[in-house]
Formats: sequence, structure tokens, C-alpha cells
Amino acid sequence: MRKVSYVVLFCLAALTSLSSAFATSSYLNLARQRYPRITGTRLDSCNLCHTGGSSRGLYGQAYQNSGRNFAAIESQDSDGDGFINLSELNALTFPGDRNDFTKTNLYFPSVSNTASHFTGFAITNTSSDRATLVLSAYRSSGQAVPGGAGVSGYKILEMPAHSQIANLAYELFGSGLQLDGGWVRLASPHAGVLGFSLNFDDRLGSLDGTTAPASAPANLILPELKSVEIALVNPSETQTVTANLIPFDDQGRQQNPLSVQIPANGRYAGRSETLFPSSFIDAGGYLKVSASGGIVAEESIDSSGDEVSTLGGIDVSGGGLQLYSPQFAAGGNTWRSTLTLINLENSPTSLTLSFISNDGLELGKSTTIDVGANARLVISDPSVFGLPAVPDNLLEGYVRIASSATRVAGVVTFGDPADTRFRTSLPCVAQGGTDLVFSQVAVDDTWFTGLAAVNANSVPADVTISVFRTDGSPAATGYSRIEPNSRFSKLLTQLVPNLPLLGKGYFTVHSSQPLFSFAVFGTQSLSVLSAIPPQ
Ligand SMILES: [Ca+2]
Repeated sequence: MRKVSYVVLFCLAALTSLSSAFATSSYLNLARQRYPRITGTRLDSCNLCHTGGSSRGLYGQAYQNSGRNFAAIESQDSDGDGFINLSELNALTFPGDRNDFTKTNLYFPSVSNTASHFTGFAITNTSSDRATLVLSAYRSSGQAVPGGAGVSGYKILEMPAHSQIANLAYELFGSGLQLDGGWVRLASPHAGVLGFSLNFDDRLGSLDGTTAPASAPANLILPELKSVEIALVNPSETQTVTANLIPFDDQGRQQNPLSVQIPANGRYAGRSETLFPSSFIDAGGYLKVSASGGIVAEESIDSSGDEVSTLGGIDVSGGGLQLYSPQFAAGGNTWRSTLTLINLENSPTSLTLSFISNDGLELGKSTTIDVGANARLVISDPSVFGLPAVPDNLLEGYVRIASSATRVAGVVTFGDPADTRFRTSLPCVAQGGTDLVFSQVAVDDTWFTGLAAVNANSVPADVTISVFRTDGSPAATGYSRIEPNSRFSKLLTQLVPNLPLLGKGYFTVHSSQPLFSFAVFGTQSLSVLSAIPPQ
């Protein structure tokens, strides 16, 4: 009898643990059904809810306490790491482990894949570790792009150390992808991932790129209001945001604001001339966006022809007392530049502007201009420096901007004099860097890549330019010296000897002194041109 009891007890115990295992695996099945992307990943195990053995972890406890309702705990942060459970599951980080969370969040605010418009992504893993990343595509409604025939709403990438990918949206999400003005989130539990995207049309008549921002502030400025399409993304996965669009004129006077609601994961797009009276827009001005939560903002300026230049939103708390426009070029029938500066504070300032040549010599004379509270100053030719508005010969260099009282931000737009063939924009920079990464390089029969760098220091800068293939292996290296207050603007082929033809890849700039720098790439025929800020 006793033996039989042991056997019975043993079997009961085995059954109990078996049934608990069955329960766990059926809960895991439910998790897979609700979050299909976890299937086959490191989250696809008992460890999602349990911390080794059978004891529940923080997420497992929350699931139990909710009456086993995944939806009910999606907006909770069970492990207190600052990321809600839904974000963690979407980013493939453990919602019950406070040491495991998204270290890189990047936002690509304008993504299209239609018969005529495409988006390309260049993503670089700059770290010496392998990185897992999850790309998620959303429609403007906030709906995740649904999976179906030839399309998936998400893409999981495993990137070796120092590697790069350059792919079109449909190469990542499938040839069935149909997206007209959506957006993409990149999340990774690894740090050191950088992104850049390019939007272009099928004729390569227009192309422009922007670096993917890694943060979503609540207060931003879009520096142009005329002939622009504004795009705002709400990256919250659970909360609607209210965004107030507040137009300012060049004198800093606020006009009637417009309020828009953007659903969770949603995107709002609108053209300035349909949003605000033309009498106001035609006079210039800029837009302040003030939202109830973090947002990502971008504007595309298309004032002439089909040439587009894209600018990311400027964080209102950013800018600086000293700024550099790393490019200003005018004349010689080749270039025209427009420098736009905005006083970010509610009190007046004076801006002293100096135009400095590549050799470090002042071009014309420095000028000081009073700028009112919240006002905007537009410099569209070099006449403010006492030079001809359209110089016969090319004048090229950089502009230093010093503000007497308040933080200012700015952008420079440059293109051909008629502004119809090519045009691109760059933010002005307050702080230089010694280690810069440019997430894209293209050097072949069709494409060129150029690099400009300003050494605004009083000592020479020794610069190493290293070009890498997509697998992270070095392709070629070049060395340059930039004298104090000087600048170079050259083709990558001039700076890096023995550079092989490359359609993809990336490059880094290491300097002994902080530099203000940017890259440009475009077609050899200059039908398109895109400037790339460093990251
Ligand atoms: Ca976590």
C-alpha cells in the first residue's frame, strides 16, 4: 500500500508540475498570439514571465494580478525601467527585467513606398558588439502596418559589430509594402546604433535625407513656414498627444495657433498654405510646435520645381550663444545660400555674423544685427558682409554667429542660384565633435560623396577619415590637416586615396580638435544633392 501511495504521490506531483508547465506554455502561446514578433526570439521562453525555476518575475506577477490579461498591463512599466510593457515587447526587451530596456530609439518620421516615392534607410551599428534591432512601420492613423502577402509590419535585424545596412523600405518590410506618408520606429537593447533616411522619387528629380532623431521633445521649432509640408509623429505607443502649431512672423509676433490631435503611434501631415492664411505665410515666419507629449517633427520645403529639402525639428531648449553654419557659398553662377536664424528666447539679442573663407580669412566685414524676442533673421546673400549680393566669382566658406544675450538656432539651405536643380539644408551647429559618423557613402559612376569640415580652433586639427564597407571592414583611410580657423570642402575621393567604388557603406571622421562638419552626396550630374549632418 505504502509503495502504491508513493507512486500515486509521485505521479500527482509529476502531473502538477506537468500541468503547470502546460499552463506556462499555453500562456506563452497566448503571448505569441498577441505579440507575434516575439516568436523565436529570446523573449519566446518561460523567462518572459518567470525568473528561473517557477517563481514569477515582475512581469509575470503583473500578468497574474491582472487576471491574466495582457492588454490590461500594456501601459504599465512592471520592472520600473522607464519603458512600458508594450514598448518592451515591441522592442524585444524583457518587460520584467529592469536592466534590459531600449538603449537606442530612432525615429524615421517620413517613410513612403508607392509607385513613385521611395524611402531608403542607412543604419550603422557603431559599437564593437553585435546589435539586435527591431524596425516597426506605422500608418499615419497610428495602426501598425498589418502583415500580409509579401509584407510584414516589422523587421528584426541582427547587425554585426561596426556593420552597416542600406536598404529601401520594401527590402526591409517586403515587396507588398504600401505606405504613403507613414513612419518607422527603430528600437534596440544595444547602444551605438545610428540611422539616416533618404526620400526620393522614381526619376531621381528630388532626393533629400535626414538623420533619424533619437529623442522626441515636446517643444520644437520648424524654421520655415512658406511652401512646406509639415510632418509630426507621436511615438507614444499608448497616449494621444495634442500639438499646438503656433506660427510666428519674422518679428517674433505670435499668430493664431492651430491645435491637432495625434493618436498613439500616429502621424500628422499638413501643408502650410492650407493651415495658415497665405497673407501671413508669404511674409516669412516659422512654426513653433508645443505638444502635450514628446513628438518628432520634420518639414519638407518645396518652393520651386520638384526640388525638396528636408529639415528636422529644432529642440526649443537647444541652440547656443555661438553657432556655426558650416557652409555658406555664393556666386560663380554655381551656388546660392540662405542662412535662417531664430532667437529661441523671449528677449532680444544682437547677432554678430562673420563670413570666413576656407583659408581662415574674413570675407567682407563682420556685421551686427539686432534680433527681437522670438524673431527670425534671414540672410539670403552676402551683401550683409558688404559684398556683392551675387558675386562674379564663387565666395565659399563658413559663417560664425555670436549672440550677445540669448540662445539662437539656425539652418543653412544651399543650392543652385535658381533653386530649381538641387538644394539641401543643414542645421547650424553649436558644438563641434572629435568623433563623427556619417551613416552613408556612395562613390561610383552615378554618385559622389563630399565632406566639409571647419576647424574653428586656434590650433591645427589632424583629421583621419576612415571609410568602411557594409560588413564593417575598412575600405580605405585618408589623413588631412586643417589649419586654425580654416575649412575644407572636398570630394571623398580627394581626401581618401585609393578609395574603391562603393554603393553602400559609411565613414567616420576622427579629429584632434572639435570640428563642425557635414557630408554631401549627390549625382555626378548634380540633378540631386543631399547634405548629411554627422552623428
Ligand atoms: Ca525591461
